[in-house]
Amino acid sequence: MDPPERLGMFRVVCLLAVFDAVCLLDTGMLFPRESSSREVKELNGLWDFRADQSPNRNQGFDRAWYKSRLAETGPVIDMPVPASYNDITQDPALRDFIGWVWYEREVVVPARWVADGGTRVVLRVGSAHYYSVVWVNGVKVTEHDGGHLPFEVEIGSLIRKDPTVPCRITIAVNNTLTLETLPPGTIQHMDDRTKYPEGFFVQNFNFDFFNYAGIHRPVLLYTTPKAYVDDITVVTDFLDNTGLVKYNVSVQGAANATLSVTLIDKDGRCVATSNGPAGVLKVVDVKLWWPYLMHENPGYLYSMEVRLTAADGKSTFEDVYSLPVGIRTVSVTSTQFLINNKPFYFHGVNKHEDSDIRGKGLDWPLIVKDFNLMKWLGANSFRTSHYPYAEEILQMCDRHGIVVIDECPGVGIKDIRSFGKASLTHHLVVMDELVRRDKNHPSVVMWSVANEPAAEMPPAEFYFKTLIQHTKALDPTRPVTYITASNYARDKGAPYVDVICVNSYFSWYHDPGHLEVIPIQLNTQFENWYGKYQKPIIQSEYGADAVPGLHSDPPVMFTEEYQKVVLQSYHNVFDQKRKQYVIGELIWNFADFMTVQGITRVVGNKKGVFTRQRQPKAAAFILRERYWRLANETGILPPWTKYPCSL
Ligand code: BDP
Repeated sequence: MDPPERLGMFRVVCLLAVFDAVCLLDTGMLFPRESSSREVKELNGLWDFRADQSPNRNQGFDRAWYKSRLAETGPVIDMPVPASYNDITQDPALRDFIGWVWYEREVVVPARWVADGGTRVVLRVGSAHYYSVVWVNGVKVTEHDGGHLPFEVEIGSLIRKDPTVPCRITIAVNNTLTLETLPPGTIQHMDDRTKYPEGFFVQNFNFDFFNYAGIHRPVLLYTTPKAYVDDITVVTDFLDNTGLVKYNVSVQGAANATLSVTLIDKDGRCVATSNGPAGVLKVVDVKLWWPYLMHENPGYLYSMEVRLTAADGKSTFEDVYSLPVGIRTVSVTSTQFLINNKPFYFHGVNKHEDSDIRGKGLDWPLIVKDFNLMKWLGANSFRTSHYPYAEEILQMCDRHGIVVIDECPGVGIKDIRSFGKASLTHHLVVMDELVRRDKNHPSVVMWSVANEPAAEMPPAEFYFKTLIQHTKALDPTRPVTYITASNYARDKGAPYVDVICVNSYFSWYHDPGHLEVIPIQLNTQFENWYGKYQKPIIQSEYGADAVPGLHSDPPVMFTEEYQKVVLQSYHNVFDQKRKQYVIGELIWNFADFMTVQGITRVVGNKKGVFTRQRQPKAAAFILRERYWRLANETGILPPWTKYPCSL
């Protein structure tokens, strides 16, 4: 059975019951949390590291580097985890490295974990870019295809084999992109010896950010009892004052388990209880989850405590997992995006996981700084351009009420060969992994399956129809979109999306220097898309590069003034159209970010309203004034948050 037929079958199942699995994956991917039954041991810090510089990059496998300590195979260097490896040293060959790199770390596992055969010990990698293979004490335990999403494996039996040896974890990571990876890319070998040295090759791709690589998110060990809560799905709703939390819990390791579910409010009061693997919790006088600036108490979270008890004859097991739950609804009409039945206008940003030195590595000071800047701007939302961000970031969004369009790494799908069966099959699995990971975040209100694919190519129709229908079957509660930059009349996927998301760069990539064309071209853009599809529209990208400190009046390209005027000209049109069917505007980009080197990039992309070091350009102040004004018009702000009183 080929994937589309198989998906069709799953879809029917799903429409009948919201919680029935349509996902092709057979286990959950709950965020590792400590509880009375679960311990977490972070393995962040310094790992031994070695890039395989051999001509075919395969020496590590040929000589089985995983069998002994990495330092015994050759020279190793210190490498921080989490971080991209590219900008850590002064070596250009490592910055631009393509191929396998090897990480290794020895871990002392608590004796109790080893002694207790009733404990599962799980090794989890938050994300590694792009392809990973993992060994424990020289034994291969798992591999994973794709960056930006977590993977894990149970390693209890391996560490119990010989409790006297430390647990040696080896992770090989390969950043090579092919026509079938997500994002796709190609390797080009240059064989002309009059121009290039022996063995010269480059990685080509069609996206505009540096292909940072390495172990980007935390690596950790966590425990669960042998019988454990494997996955939880919640879908929320409300009727008048009563909140509804429909839940489904899947259990592993026990044929018969008893489950009790308790919903606890922020003050620690139990507000609803239930038993069994599926049910509905009813919350009287519900406190809904609201976006930032839409309500005086945004981001309200309950805690859903799931308690499992099971016995296997010899022992009894108890597992406890607490999931934050925000109660809210999302829906779309032909002109509006509704959260809790109230119109929501996206005034937000596009971001990247990107910063000096650590590249795409998770960094708490940066995350908190970015949230402070978004709140300073008055941004109520962002899109995870162009790949899933760390779960830790989504948890911040849940708590602060920042609304998220959650995008998968389907960026740069331009080559017709990347619309084939293998690519689609992989893309479907990535959506499974993304929805499995992020389905319970109240902040996530829409899935984006791709950014600017070649949507006019004939195979795009089948590809996006399948992908969008599959994603809707996985999660019937959220709208699905992809981000388009193609011609409205020839876009093959647009009939299948719930919301049209359009990127455009008038007076930049087209008619450079001609700011006066923006009003007419933007107006035409909106009228065309709405006229053909009658779906609400988000301006999902717009902007202009500005090198901080470059000034010119009248404005010229790359100055702060030019960036300002581009924004203002777009805003004038948004203000007319948001009264009709435009439901949001997301600036490209929140901050400057690194790209490959090229003649259109000056040490990276400079379309940020903040610099890469998070200092504001003039455009940031324009945006700030606008976003607070919009919040005052569209939100329900308490007096103390009203701009400019809060400044
Ligand atoms: C858009 C892409 C984005 C780029 C941006 C730009 O979606 O990734 O960075 O253009 O060129 O088309 O700045």
